[in-house]
Amino acid sequence: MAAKDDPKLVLYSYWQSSCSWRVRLALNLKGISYEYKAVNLLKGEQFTPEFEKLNPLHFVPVLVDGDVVISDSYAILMKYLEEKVGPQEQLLFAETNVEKGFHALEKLLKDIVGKYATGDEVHMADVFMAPQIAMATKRFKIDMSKFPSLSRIYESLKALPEFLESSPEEQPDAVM
Ligand SMILES: N[C@@H](CCC(=O)N[C@@H](CS)C(=O)NCC(=O)O)C(=O)O
Repeated sequence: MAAKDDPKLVLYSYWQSSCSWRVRLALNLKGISYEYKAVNLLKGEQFTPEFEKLNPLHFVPVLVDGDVVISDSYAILMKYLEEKVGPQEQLLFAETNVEKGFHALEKLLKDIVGKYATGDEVHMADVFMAPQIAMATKRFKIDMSKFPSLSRIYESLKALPEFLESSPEEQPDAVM
């Protein structure tokens, strides 16, 4: 677990980058201190040889923890920082508490009119939500009748050929 005042984390960030901001926010919420290294995107500092070694894609944020370099905000947030802190500081529901997440989603979605998460058009929200619901229901055998809005949207998504074709079982490396 990270010591609250462990100074070894270094965050390469740009003050106006929202991708960097979400990592700064999570670090603060988790009580993890870090050294701030500014990368001025307007001056092209993401293209310096020094930064390119950290992230050949030239994006901030980059988090450096000793020998470990993580150059994507989602990887930093969802995987790295969640595993680094104790349960009190985690921002994701524990896997065993998936139903709590479903209850929260159900509340958000209860007034949605339409087939999908935001209406009658498939939205980015559906792209994120559908695989999570599919995998969680399968793994934890959740009784979906408790979540009528979520179920309705999930059924619409399941009916899409694109959903079917992208599902795990349809992939060339699937082990059945
Ligand atoms: N998938 C990356 C995307 C990062 C990203 O798009 N960063 C933007 C700032 S928010 C950036 O560094 N842009 C560099 C540029 O505009 O040259 C992440 O989530 O960390």
